[in-house]
Amino acid sequence: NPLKRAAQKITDSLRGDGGAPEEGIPGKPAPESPSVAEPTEPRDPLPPKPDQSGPDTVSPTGQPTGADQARTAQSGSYLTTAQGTRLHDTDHSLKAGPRGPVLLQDHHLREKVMHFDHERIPERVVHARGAAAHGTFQSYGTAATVTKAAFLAEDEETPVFVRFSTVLGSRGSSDTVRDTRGFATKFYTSEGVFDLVGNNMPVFFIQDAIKFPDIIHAGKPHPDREIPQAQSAHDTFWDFVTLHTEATHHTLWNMSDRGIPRSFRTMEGFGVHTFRLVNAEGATTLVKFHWKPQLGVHSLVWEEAQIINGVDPDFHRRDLADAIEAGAYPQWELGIQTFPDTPDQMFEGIDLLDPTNLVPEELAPVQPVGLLTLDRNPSNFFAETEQVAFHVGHLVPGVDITDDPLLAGRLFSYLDTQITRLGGPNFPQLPINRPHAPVNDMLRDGLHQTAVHRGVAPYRPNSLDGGCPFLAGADTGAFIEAPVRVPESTRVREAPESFADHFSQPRRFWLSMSPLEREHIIGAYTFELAKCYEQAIRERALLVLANIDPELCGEVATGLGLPAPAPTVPLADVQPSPALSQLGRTWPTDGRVIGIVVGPDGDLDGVRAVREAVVEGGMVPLVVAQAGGVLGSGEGAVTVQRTYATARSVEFDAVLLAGLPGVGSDAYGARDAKAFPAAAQQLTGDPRVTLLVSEAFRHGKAVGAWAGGEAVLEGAGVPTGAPGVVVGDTGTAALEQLVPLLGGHRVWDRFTVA
Ligand code: HDE
Repeated sequence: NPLKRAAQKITDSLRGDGGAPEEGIPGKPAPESPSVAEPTEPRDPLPPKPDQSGPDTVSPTGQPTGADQARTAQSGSYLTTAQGTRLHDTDHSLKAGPRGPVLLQDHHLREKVMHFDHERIPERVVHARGAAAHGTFQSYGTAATVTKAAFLAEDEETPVFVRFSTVLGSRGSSDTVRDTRGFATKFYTSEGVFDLVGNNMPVFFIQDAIKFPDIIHAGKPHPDREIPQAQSAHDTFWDFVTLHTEATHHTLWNMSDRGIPRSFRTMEGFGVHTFRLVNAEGATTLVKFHWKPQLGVHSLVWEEAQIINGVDPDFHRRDLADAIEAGAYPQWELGIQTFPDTPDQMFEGIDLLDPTNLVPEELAPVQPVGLLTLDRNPSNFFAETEQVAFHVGHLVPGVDITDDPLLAGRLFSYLDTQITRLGGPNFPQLPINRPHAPVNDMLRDGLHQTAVHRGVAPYRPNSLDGGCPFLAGADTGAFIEAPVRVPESTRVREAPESFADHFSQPRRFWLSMSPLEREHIIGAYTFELAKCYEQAIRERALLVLANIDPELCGEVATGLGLPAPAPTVPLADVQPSPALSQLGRTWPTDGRVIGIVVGPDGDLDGVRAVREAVVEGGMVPLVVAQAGGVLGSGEGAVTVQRTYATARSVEFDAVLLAGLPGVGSDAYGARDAKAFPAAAQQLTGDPRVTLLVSEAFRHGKAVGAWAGGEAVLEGAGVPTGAPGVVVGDTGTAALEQLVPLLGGHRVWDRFTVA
C-alpha cells in the first residue's frame, strides 16, 4: 500500500534515529504488531512545536487575553462601547428632538440594552446559592505513602478556589435555611485540576444517581405555586424521604444542628463517597475525605437562623467575605480515613460503596494530610463564583474513583449541566476554570471558543504537526485508571443486599448526640412535620422515626399530637460515635463577634479598652449605639458600627452592655420615642436593646455588663446570676470573664434538658 509506505517514511524521518519506540509507553501495554507505529514517543522526544503549546494567552492580533482580560476589558479612562469607541453620553437615548420619538439608529442604546437583556445565565439546578474564596492548600506529605498525587506530596503548595452553597434554594434565597451545604474545592494542581465536590454532611439521601431527579424534585418548591423557597419543611420533601427510607440518615443530619451552620468557616466538609488512592508503586487504598475547620464545628439555633433569614439573608456570604477581608483567614485541615482495598469493599461491616453510610472516626481515625487557607475574596462574583464549574471527574494521577453508583451518575452529570449553564463545551477556558498545568488538548471549536488554536492536526495519530502532542506514561505523569477487577455478573437493575439497611446508621447518629442536640433534632422534626398538610405523611414519618429510636419518635409524636407507633424493624445494636457530637469541646475564639452596646452616657474609656482587648484577642468588636457616627471626640472618639435600628442579636457571638439608660429612662431621642409605644419604653428601656439582650440570652450566648449595663439586663429579664451572664467593674474585667465562654461556642449550661 503506497499510502501506508509514505506514512511509514514520514514517521521514520520524524523519529530521527529511525528506531520504533519498542519499549512502548511505561505503564501502557505496547500496541500489538502495529502496522504504523504512532510517532508519539521518540527516544529523544522532539520538542513540541511552538504552535502546539495549547491555547495561547495572546489574541491573533497581539492583545492579551485570558488572565489579562480584565486589562483589555477595562483600560483607558473614557467610557467606550464594547468596540472601544469613546462615548459622550450614556444617559439619553437618541431622539428626534427632546420630546420626540427614540430613533432606531441609536446603536449605543441598542448595544447597552441588548447586553443587559442577556446578563443572566441559568442558575445551577441545585446548589444555586453560593459564596466562594481563593486560597492555598499546603500539603503535609503524610498521604505520600498512599497516593502519588503531586498536590499531596510533602511541602507542596497548591492554589485553590472553594465554593460553599446551600442545595435547595435559588440564587436569591437566604443563607441560613435548614439544608445541606455544598463544600466544593478546586485544586489547581501541577498535574491538572482536581475537584473535591463535597458537602458538609458525610452521607447522602440516595444510593443510586438515578434517584437524584426524584429527591431534588421532592425538595424543590411545589411546582404549582413555587413555594416554599429553600425549605425542606413541606409535603413533597417529607413524602419522598418517608417512602424512600434510604434517605433516613441524611434527613436526620439535616434535622440536626448540622443543617443550620453558624458559618461556612465552622463547617466540616466530606467527600461522601469512598475514593481510591493509588501510590507510586500502583498499590491502592480506599479513602474518605474530610475537611476539619480549625475554628471548630458550630451551628446556629433554629430561632436565630429564622431571624437571620429576615434581617440578613446574606449572613454566611458576608461572614466569609468579612473574615477574609479582616485577615482572619478560615482554615481547614484535609484528612483521610483509609481502608484496605479489599474485593468486597467493606470495612467493619460497613459497605463502603453505600453513600448513606459513614465510617465512625473511632473505627478509622481521620489522618491529617494538609491545610487549606482561604485568604482572598473573589473580585467579581459572576466571573468567579458563578462561572466556576466543578466536576467529580476532574481527577489527577493518584486519585481514582470507586464503583459507588451515586458517584457514577455524578461523573456524567457535572459535565452535562455546565453545557446548559455556561452555554457550551468551552467552559474550561473561563479564567476561573483554567488549569494551572499546561493544557494541550485536541478539543476544538464550539460555542464561546476563546482560544486561538494553531496547527492543522488536532487528531491522533498525526504526522503533520510533528506527531504532537505526545502521550504520557505512568512515569511522565499520565492519569492511568487503576486496574481494578470488575466483578463478573449479569446486568441487573438492583442494589446489593447490604444497601437495604436504612436504620442502623441513623440510630448510631442519634445515640451519638448529646441530650441538647437530641432536643434540637426533636424540635426540627416537629417543626418540619407540623408544616406538612398531609396527615398521612406525618404518620409515615413517625413510623420511620420509630425505627431510629422510640424516644425521638415519642417526643415528635407528642409535638404533633399523634400517637407514637411501634418500630417495624428491630432497633439496631450500634455503638455511639462521640466524634459526631458538636458539643463538649473548646475551640479557638478567633473571629468571634462581640457586640458592645453603649448608651448615651456610656463609659467611653471602657468601650475603647474593650475594643482594643477584643482585637488583640483576634476577635471582632462591633460598637452599637443609639445613632451612627462617632462617640466622644478627639483621639478618644469611638466609631459606631451599628445603631439600635440596624443591630440584631444574631450578628453577635456575645454581647457586652455599657452605660445604658435603664428602666423608665427618658434619655431616648424624640425619633425613637415615636417608634415604640411609650409603655414599652417605660418598662424595659429601648425595646430594641432589650430585645437584643433577651434574644442573645435565649440563644445561649454569653452576655456581660459594666458601668450601669446591669440595669438593662434586669429590664430584659436576664438574671445576673444565670450561667454565662457576667458583670465586671470595668469593661475589660467583664470581657475577661466572657471570652472563655466563647470557646464553648454557647453557654450550654443555660439549657436544662431532662
Ligand atoms: Fe451534586 N450536582 N449531584 N452532589 N453538587 C451539582 O453541578 C448531582 C451530590 C455538590 O459549588 C450540579 O455544577 C447528581 C453529592 C456540590 O458549583 C449537578 C448527584 C454531593 C455542588 C449535580 C449529586 C454533591 C453540586 C449542579 C447524585 C456531595 C455545587 C450545578 C448522583 C458529595 C458545586 C453543577 C458548585 C452541584 C449533580 C449528588 C455536591 C446538577 C446527579 C452526593 C457541592 O451536576
